[in-house]
Amino acid sequence: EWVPKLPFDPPDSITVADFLLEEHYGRHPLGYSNAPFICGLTGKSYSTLEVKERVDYLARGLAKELGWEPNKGSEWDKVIAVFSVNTLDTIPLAWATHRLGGLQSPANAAYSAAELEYQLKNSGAKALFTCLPLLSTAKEAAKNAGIPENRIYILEVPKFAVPAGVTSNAKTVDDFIREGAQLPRLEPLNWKQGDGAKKTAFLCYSSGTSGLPKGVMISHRNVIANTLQISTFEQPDRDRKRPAGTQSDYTENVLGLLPMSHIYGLVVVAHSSIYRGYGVVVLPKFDFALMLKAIQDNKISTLFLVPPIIILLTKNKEVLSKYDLSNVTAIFTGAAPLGKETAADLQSIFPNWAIRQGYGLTETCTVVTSTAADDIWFGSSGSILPSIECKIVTPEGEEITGYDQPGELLVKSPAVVLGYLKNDKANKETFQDGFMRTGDEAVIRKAPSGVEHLFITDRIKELIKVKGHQVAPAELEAHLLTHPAVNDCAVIQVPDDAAGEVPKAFVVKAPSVGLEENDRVLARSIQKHVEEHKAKYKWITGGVEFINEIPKSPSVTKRNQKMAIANPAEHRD
Ligand code: 4UU
Repeated sequence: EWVPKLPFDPPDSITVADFLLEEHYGRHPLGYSNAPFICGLTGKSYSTLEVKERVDYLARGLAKELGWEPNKGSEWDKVIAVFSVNTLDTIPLAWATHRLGGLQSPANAAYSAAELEYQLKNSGAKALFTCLPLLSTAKEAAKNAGIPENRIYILEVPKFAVPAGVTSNAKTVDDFIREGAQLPRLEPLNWKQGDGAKKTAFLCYSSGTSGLPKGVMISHRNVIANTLQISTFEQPDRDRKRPAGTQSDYTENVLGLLPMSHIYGLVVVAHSSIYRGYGVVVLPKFDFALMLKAIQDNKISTLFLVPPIIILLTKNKEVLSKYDLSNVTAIFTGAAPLGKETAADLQSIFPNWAIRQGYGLTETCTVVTSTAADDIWFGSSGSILPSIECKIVTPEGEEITGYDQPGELLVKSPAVVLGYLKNDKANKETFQDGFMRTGDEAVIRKAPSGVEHLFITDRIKELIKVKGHQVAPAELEAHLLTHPAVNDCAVIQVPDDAAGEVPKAFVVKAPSVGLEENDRVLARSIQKHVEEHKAKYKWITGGVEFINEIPKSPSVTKRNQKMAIANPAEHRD
């Protein structure tokens, strides 16, 4: 009962692009929506045919510009980084890159130049697509990473989203498409059976259970597998929604607000919705009023959200009443825990909405469990998707089989990724005997319906989730040590009403720091050191606290050390 089967094995000789664009691979190839991608700000949209054509021409244009051929070299010779807010072309660009036998490495649009530089170097990116609002950061990062300026290209965003005075004569996606339309067809990709399971389609970044952000190698088959797992899991709901007495399928518009640089936006919001034939209403970035207007104007029925946005919904009832949100039937939340109270608050405002939670990771190429539309239990992350196996283990690795007993969750699935790029140590620790170690603590509980539900009860690993974004304590600690007043430090998470959790730093002052030095001034200087170099969601808004030493002992885990710092009274031994 814990290993339901997929209707068929995820194909392993085709690209994600072929899977979604070629009719014979799916039941809903690019779907029933006449507009798979719709701009939530301007209403501009692409039809299915236009998407296919744009992908094809874009691939031809890129092939000429970059001198790439579909069957020459590996995907690692053809890495295109993307540093942009969501645009109508973000996903078509990925598919065009795949058509060339290349891969896309999407970077968080909030990154500083230094953070982007790290990813450009680590991924071996040969070209960079950005958008005008982020152009100056992109240029600085590319320069430091050795990517020539004529390898920076532009993804278009609506004009009014571009800051005044920012222009560029770099080539745009539309330029490539115009050129590509005049170029000969590309030769077909000559992939053999198994290539789709070996080749990386997306290189996303995650710090996993510890350390710095690492490139996560997501294969074509991984994305196809999760797309099929989601669509199979959702089929009963789809059948329920199908107009009574007809065989005709139905379509809907979904909210494409979450960043397509993160696995949730990339696979769940974009790929799985497109596969199911839905229209993705693309929004470049979060703005509460614009989001509500886009939901209203596009009659959106499903909202993909993260807990902080749900909290905003519950706290701004007066604003909500100004918009017609009557087409909404369901919301999904994931990427961080949603409190039961918040779910109940939202339900009291919108009694008809199905409030559904999904649980997943970059390393599982997204969804592991999800609450079914007709089996909702607040606090639960839902039941397991088809062809996934879950195991809960003790710290010693022994399997726990009973209900309600917490342990670390391990996941086996055709969507579990190939591993981390160039990092044997992390691969050995994380991927064992076909299972992925999630670093999350979970329990299984049985619902009155008899269905087994997964509850995430704690995070064992070294990871802070700020508004659903990953913040790696190790990255902040390494950066703090470059501040002259910091001799040693430890970064932990503290709860935050709006963001869920935020980083807090414990700092041991350097001997050079004079006794007369004011702690508040020093703390502020340390915070500023982070603010100048790191994305906003990584800022130490949980405060800086000075201590005499960071307890260190080889016998305790780093997490326990940190708990000892945070709650010294409970951990004195
Ligand atoms: C408590 O955040 C993600 C993936 C999010 C996702 C997955 C399935 C969203 C919707 C969906 O349907 O990936 P990462 O790699 O950024 O972060 C993974 C970590 C997990 O290990 C866990 O600690 O994010 C946390 N997390 C959650 N925690 C993810 N989803 C949940 C959740 N409850 N529902």
